[in-house]
Amino acid sequence: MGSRFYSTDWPFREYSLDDIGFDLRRALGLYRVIDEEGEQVGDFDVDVDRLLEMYVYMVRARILDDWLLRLQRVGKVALHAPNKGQEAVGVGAAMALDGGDWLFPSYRELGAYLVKGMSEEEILDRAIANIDDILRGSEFAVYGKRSVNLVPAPVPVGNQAPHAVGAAMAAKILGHRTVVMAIFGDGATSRGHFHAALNFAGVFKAPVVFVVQNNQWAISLPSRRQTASVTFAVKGVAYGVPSVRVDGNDVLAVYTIAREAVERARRGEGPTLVEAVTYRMGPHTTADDPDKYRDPGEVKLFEKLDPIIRFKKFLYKKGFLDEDQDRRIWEEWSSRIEDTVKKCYNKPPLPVDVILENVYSKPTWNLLEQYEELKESLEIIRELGLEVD
Ligand SMILES: Cc1ncc(C[n+]2csc(CCOP(=O)(O)OP(=O)(O)O)c2C)c(N)n1
Ligand SMILES: [Mg+2]
Repeated sequence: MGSRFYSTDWPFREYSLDDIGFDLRRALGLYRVIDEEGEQVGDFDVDVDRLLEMYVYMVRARILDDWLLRLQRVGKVALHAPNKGQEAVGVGAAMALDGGDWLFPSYRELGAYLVKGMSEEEILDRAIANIDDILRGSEFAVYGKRSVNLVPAPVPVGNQAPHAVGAAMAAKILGHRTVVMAIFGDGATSRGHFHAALNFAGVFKAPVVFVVQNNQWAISLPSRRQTASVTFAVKGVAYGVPSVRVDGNDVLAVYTIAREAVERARRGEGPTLVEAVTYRMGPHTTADDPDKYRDPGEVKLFEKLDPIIRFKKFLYKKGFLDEDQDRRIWEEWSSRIEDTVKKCYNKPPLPVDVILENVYSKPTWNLLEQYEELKESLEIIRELGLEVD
């Protein structure tokens, strides 16, 4: 007997093997515009001003990330999830959106928050939970701003995937031309939420873009233990969602594919999944010590792939930026952000009764009892002169 014969010839077949082959190649490959040496290896359609804008957003995200880490270490910020090494994903993806589009990000996308229109001052107010915190002391390490359609990340990883599909379906039903983007980590793909979101979006052609930020780790779990699939992008193909794996340390690759996906969604052609392959250079959060579970040599390897350095090399080679201008960009933003840190650091904290806000329309008796106890404890601390801000 010869080998088994598989036919695709069946009356209800609605796909072509050629189409699936094309989708699979994009989901298994790695799309790039710039190589490690900063050489252009793919096409892009972005003018010089916008290229420099992208670069500046990445620089701002790096400087701010560094400050948030330091502020956590001196006890001014409760928790921070470092972004270092992943700036190209947030910046490239968010820049693909238009002003009125919605973003449902994760907790590790400072660049995306900046692009979407949350300023360094608003991010720092939030992280410090001072009087100007626009989320009024709610969950730490998440950022959002209603007026720019930036939705705070949910703490359960991946919940933003179905939330984004819901928002996209609402936009579609209302006849708005709004596109919704969700960004979440490799770890989130193991949750049912991810699969339900992809399935629903695929069937109903929701105008949504899913960005899986594959930074190789979910706290201490490496991505090879997260899934037995060869890539994360290939999962999308099974749901009928065109999926593309891109080099997440190449901001132009992320932008180009995300922009294609946003335009596709706006034309009513449905969802796209983008897997951005990157690397988490720092700890998971400030409450984590990665030396306990990962080889520091691995980080050294990825330092060479730093997305900011790669983009800088590209801009130099093209003659869009020189060393002098680059130094000025870093100096200007370092000093502006330092001033903002000082300003936010010295603002008064939120009042303690903020804990009663946004929980129940009328606080319950036990919440009020706890609030009275808290006030008494704070009074004792004040009397003892142990006040902390
Ligand atoms: C449903 C759920 N399970 C577990 C956690 C604890 N947790 C917080 S972040 C995280 C890892 C997430 O990894 P990934 O999705 O890859 O995102 P990354 O932190 O790498 O950006 C886990 C397991 C959680 N917040 N929610
Ligand atoms: Mg991860």
